[in-house]
Amino acid sequence: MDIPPLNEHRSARADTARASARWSVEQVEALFALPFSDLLHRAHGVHREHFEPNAVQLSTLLSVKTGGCPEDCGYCPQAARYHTDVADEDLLALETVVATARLAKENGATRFCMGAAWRGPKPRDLERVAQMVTAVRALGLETCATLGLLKEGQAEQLKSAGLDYYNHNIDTAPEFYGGIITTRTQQDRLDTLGRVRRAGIRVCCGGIIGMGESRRTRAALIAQLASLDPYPESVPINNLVQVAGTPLHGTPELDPLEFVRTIACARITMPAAMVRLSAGRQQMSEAVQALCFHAGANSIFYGEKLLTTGNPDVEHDRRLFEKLGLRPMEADSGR
Ligand code: SAM
Ligand code: DTB
Ligand code: SF4
Repeated sequence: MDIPPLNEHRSARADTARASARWSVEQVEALFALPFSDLLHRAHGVHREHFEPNAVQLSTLLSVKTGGCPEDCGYCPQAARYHTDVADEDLLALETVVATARLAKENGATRFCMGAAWRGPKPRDLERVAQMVTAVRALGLETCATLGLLKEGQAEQLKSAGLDYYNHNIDTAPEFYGGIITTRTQQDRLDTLGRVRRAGIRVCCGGIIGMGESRRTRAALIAQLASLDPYPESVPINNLVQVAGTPLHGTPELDPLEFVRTIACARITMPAAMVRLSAGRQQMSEAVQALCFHAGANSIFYGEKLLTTGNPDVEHDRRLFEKLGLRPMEADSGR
C-alpha cells in the first residue's frame, strides 16, 4: 500500500493543510506497519515542519459535574450503571470553578477544560456552564468544555459565552464502536461535532485506544479523524485508564510502543493539529512519554487529576520537562 509522500501534507499555512489531506484506513495501516524508527523519523519531521518541536501545550481538566451519567460508555467510571468508586457530585459552584482555573493558570496551564458527566446539557445547566466559560476566559485562559451531545443552538450559546474549544470524541472506529457504547451512535457524535464547527468553536476530537481493539481499528480511528473536513484543531489520544467496575476493566494492556505509533500516525495524518498525549500518562513510563513527544505529541493534560482518575502531579511534570528540555507553549488562540 502506497503512503502519500511527506510533502503532500505540508503547507506553510496550517489552515490550508487542515483542509487538504485525506487518508484511507489502508494508508494509515501502512504507516503503522513501518519500521518503528522510520515511522518516528517521518512523524518527527512533520512535527518540526509545523511546530516548535520542544514546546508543549498545557491543558488543565476539571470535572464540573461528576458521575451519575445515564450513558453506557464501557470505559467510563462515571456511568451510573457501573459500580465504581466515583462519588456523584452536582454541578460545581461558579466560584469553585474560577478558583480552580486561577490555580491552573498560576501553575502554567494555558487552557482550562470543563467536563460534565451528562448525555448532554439541559438548558438550565448550559446557562450555568456558559457563565463558567465567560469567567474562566476573563482570567486569560483558553476555554474548553466537554458536556456531551449538543442540541441545535447550544453550541452558539457556548460560543457567545467565549468558548474556544469543544471536546467531543469519536472514541473508536465504527466497526468497534457498537461493542463499547450503545446509548449514542457515532452519527450522534458527528452531528454534535458539526454543530460545534458551524458555531465557529474549535474542535477537539480524538479517541481511546487500549480497549482491546485491533491495529486496523486504531488505523481506522486515525483515518476517520484525519478525514473530518477539516480535521480537528486538537486531537486527544487517550490510553484506556482501567477502572474497577467498568466493563473494560481487565482488558489486556496495550503495548506502549503501539501507543507511540498511534501518536506518530496522528501527527503525520493531521500535521497542523495539536496532538494531545491524554489519559493514561500516569501509568506510562517517562521513556514512553518522551517517545510520544518525539513522535509529535505537543499537548498534555496538566495537573494531578484528569476528570476522576489520576494524572502526574505538577512537580513531576516540571521535572520531566526539565529532563527533556521541553517548555510550556504559549496560548495560541488568536482571540
Ligand atoms: N460526558 C461527556 C461525553 O462523553 O461526551 C464528556 C466527558 S467524557 C468523560 C470525555 C471523554 O473522556 C470520553 O469521550 C472518552 O474519550 C474519555 N474517557 C472517559 N473515560 C476514560 C477512561 N477510563 N480512559 C480513557 N479515556 C476516557
Ligand atoms: C479527553 O479526550 N480525555 C479527557 C478529556 N477529553 C475530557 C478525559 C479523560 C478521562 C479519563 C478518565 C477519568 O479521569 O474519569
Ligand atoms: Fe457519560 Fe461521558 Fe462517561 Fe459516556 S464518557 S458515560 S457520556 S460521562
